[in-house]
Amino acid sequence: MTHQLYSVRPQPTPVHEEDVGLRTPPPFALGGHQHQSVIPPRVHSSREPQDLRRSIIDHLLYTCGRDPEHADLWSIYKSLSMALRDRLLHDWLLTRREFRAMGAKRIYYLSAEFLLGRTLVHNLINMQLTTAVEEALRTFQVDLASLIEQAEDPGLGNGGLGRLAACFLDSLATLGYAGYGYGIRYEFGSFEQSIEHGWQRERADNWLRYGNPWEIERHELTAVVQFGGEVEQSVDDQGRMRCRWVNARKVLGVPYDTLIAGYGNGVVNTLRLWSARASRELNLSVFNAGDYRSAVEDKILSESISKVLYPDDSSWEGKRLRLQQQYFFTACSIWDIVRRFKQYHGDDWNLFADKVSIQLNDTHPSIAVPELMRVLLDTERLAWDQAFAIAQKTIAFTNHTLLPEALERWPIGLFEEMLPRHLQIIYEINHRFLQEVHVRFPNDQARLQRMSIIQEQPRQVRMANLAVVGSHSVNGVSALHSELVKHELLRDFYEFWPERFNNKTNGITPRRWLLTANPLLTELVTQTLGRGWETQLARLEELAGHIHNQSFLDRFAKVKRDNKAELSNFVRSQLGVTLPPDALFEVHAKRIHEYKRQLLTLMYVIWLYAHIKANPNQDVPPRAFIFSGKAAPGYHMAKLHIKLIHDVAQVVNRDPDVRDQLKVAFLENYSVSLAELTLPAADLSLQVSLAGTEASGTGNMKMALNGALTLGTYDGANIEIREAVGEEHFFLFGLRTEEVRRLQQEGYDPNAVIARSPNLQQAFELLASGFFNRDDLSRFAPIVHSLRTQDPYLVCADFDAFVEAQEAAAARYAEPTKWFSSAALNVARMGRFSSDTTIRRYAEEIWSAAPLPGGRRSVHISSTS
Ligand code: 26Q
Repeated sequence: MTHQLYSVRPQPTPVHEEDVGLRTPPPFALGGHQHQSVIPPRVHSSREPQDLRRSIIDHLLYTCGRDPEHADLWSIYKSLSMALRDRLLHDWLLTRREFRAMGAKRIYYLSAEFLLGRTLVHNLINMQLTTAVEEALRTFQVDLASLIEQAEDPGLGNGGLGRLAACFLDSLATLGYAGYGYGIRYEFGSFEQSIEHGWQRERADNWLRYGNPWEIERHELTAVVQFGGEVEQSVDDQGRMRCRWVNARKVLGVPYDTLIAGYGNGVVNTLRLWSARASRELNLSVFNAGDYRSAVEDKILSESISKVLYPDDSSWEGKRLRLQQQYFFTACSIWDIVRRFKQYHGDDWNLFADKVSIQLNDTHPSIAVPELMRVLLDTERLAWDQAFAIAQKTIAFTNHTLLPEALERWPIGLFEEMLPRHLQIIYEINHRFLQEVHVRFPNDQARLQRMSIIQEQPRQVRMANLAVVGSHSVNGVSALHSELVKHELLRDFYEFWPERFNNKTNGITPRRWLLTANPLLTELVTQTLGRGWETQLARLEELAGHIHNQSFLDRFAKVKRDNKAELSNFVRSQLGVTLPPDALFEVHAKRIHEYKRQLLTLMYVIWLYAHIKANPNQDVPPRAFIFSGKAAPGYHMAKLHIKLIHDVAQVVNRDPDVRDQLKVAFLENYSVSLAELTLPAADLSLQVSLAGTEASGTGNMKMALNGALTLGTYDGANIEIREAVGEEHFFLFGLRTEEVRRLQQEGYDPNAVIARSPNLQQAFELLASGFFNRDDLSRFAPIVHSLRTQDPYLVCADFDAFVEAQEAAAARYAEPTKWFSSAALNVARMGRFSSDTTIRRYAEEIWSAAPLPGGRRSVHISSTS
């Protein structure tokens, strides 16, 4: 049985050790139930400051090879992280055993992105070890804050979708579900954005440069993934058709685990990220013949697969390497999932869907459908109907986009060449599916064409159709978005399988977005409500009883002011611009995209600037506009928007006429850590996407939870936020989805809108005159031209309403008591947007999964150590 670990690999062709350069480890064997005997020594699990101190010293010497008396900050950071990791591993071990003992259903969240943010501070909070560690660190005369700053922020995601995955992992662990994240260990995460002369510049994000103490490499669980080759068909001894995928190139997937701690419940889950390695490091005969470059070619090609995160494209572009990435991590994950299932349940396939749920985070991992089919058919030799029933019952799909141009479609030729067996399986799935459609809707050729997984002219695989056909659940991420998915984006599918469609409004984890990001507000809430609200966010509602209490409001206002002062100091140090802490802080922070309409905010800034200059004695509250966000490197219009923000900022910030009345700042390199600094300082959260374009938004929830009011459109989760806080505490403006559709159908003419609006004319005059860009008068011509001729996201149509909403916000801000009671009410009403609630709904309505009893581990650390 020495090959036990590899014997469950789904690859039809055996992998030879010499091919992959691996040695099969001996099977792991624990003696029956004598688990206690292999519990690690107490010093590695203890929460006492002196034991933590001992562990840090040990790691300094034995892991880092440093003299503990002369250690640098990085080594102390690394040793502290390792000391905490030891404790996490201990809890992780016990968590595994409890899940195993209860036969827990495993939830697998497959995502091309996980945007975790800094690990140390978050783990300290979830492990509730901050005070003990502060104490342990006294010996070293360093403060915790400077250690926290040591590490880079792992940016393995672009924005909302990746951050949502991270919030979900936190909630899965906090609620006690057996949840696993699966993704890619990109060597380079989201590019580092810097601003040069107002333009975005991109640099590779080498986040692993100094090592990553949080991850654990697991060579023993290396997966083998195939690409290319052909399919050989034969008939087996029972007369059944068999397919073998042969002559394929092999790439290895080495897993790296990051431990995910629940909040104060002793549960630790796994995020497993795959790194691509060559199956053959060096072709020795080619090397010996003198062709050094070719000798390492395979290594370079293979390892490029997990090299870099693709930027969130503004429009869909079929990039070969992107498909390789998607298949790579999906195949590794499915292999691991099947391996784990077989370890516990052998080949009792009827149990599979009861023990396994796979959630697809958008279509990026939707190749999971044919991959799971391939494993079940070709490796496990199940019959088609049984295999498809299992796949469908196991897999569920979440859609995150409404822009049709962002839907993934892959050229058939690419599939044929790279994944020939999968294309066969997709054809077969499609064939059977279209027969069903034909029976229900005879003589409806157009419908068949729309619903087909295969698009004709050009011939492409439609990944969204594949994901819907292969899943038992399809969900959108806000109430509005889910309705639009049903009635617009996937309408034919909704008519066909209405029961499959559901809504799961996004949520955010309060542990990251309140406890970590905003310790001052956390403290105030705890003083007011006592403890426990961190995992029962609905309890924030109790704050509503305090919003007329002046002393509470004063403390609340002071928290906001302190957070604003902190951001203001940061901005001064970065940009040399002073944002007066008394100003109304308006924050527009998210990816730069035309549909998100940073341009609408900016046109307003231009208008306001002109207005202040023309009315110098008007008594309006000072305003600070804070933008932050990255543009995809190939998205020229978005990059021009960044330049315009900077050119406007430069003129406005230097103009003595407006003095402190108006300031504009752009914070470069938006990331989870920058969000943690920026969002708690927001007074007004700008959520101004064109109605019907933003699937949900989660920055809107983060700012409201931190005591900002929202100025927003009737879009995504804004609608639910407004419903929760009450309409008088939310500044709504702009067209609704139906109005947008009508206008677009009737023919929208931005010029006519401009002609009717003196406000717009003022803003345009200043912009088009080159007032902000005297060095290059034609620089912003593409923006002006686009706004005047197409205005695809209806900036002009919504402008006057935006101005009016801004006036209302400014007027409210001038009355502090009113403002702060609205702001506090926003906090009180955000309970329902905890990702704990969202995850509970996924678990109950999609996964049918149960958590550990009481949501915590029953064996507690102290009783085993
Ligand atoms: C696709 C193909 C090639 C390269 C990149 C991509 C790609 C990558 C990332 C396409 C889309 C994304 C990310 C999308 C995203 O973040 N969507 C957001 O998801 C959030 C969580 O549900 C929502 O709150 C946001 O409204 C939605 O925009």
